[in-house]
Amino acid sequence: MSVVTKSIVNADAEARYLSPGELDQIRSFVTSGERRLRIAQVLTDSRERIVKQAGDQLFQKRPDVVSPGGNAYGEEMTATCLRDLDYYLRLITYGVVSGDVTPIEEIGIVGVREMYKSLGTPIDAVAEGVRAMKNAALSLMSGEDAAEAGSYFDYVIGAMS
Ligand SMILES: CCC1=C(C)/C(=C/C2=NC(=C\c3[nH]c(/C=C4\NC(=O)[C@H](C)[C@H]4CC)c(C)c3CCC(=O)O)/C(CCC(=O)O)=C2C)NC1=O
Repeated sequence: MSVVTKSIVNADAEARYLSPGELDQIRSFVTSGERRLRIAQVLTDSRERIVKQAGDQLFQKRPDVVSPGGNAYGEEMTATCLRDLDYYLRLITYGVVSGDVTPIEEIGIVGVREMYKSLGTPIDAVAEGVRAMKNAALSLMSGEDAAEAGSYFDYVIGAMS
């Protein structure tokens, strides 16, 4: 839920106007809007490059996952692995736009351990891939944008660690 929706739900539950504190939070959400949209645009425009660079970096660091017996071994499985990275990059753009990690959590984090366990996918290697996407993405941005974007990547990495 964005801070706007959340504040309205809370205020209406008590049939009251938005409090000064809530209005402050909404103001900061609105004033950071341009930056968050700029970040989402960069991630969207550069998604192929970010995923490709991250995949290269991941498979260099973790050759086991693409070696015989590895979970991403073979063209099809490697493509599925890169698709998963692309999924997480997409979810990160949702988070950035809404200024909230909830969409990432609901779509891609709840149950993720159990899911990767049942697939035989080493989740620490997925986290490593997301870290590599963070590096690739942040190299395309300037200071404040990079800091804001980084926090959403960190959320995903933390949730998988
Ligand atoms: C948007 C929310 C969402 C997520 C997150 C998602 C993940 C997801 N990844 C899957 C498979 C997979 N995921 C991977 C990923 C990897 N293997 C590795 O060793 C690497 C470390 C890693 C890449 C970084 C692989 C290789 C498979 C196929 C496994 C198999 O079929 O045996 C599957 C099983 C079904 C399928 O193949 O599509 C799901 C559901 N699906 C979703 O809808």
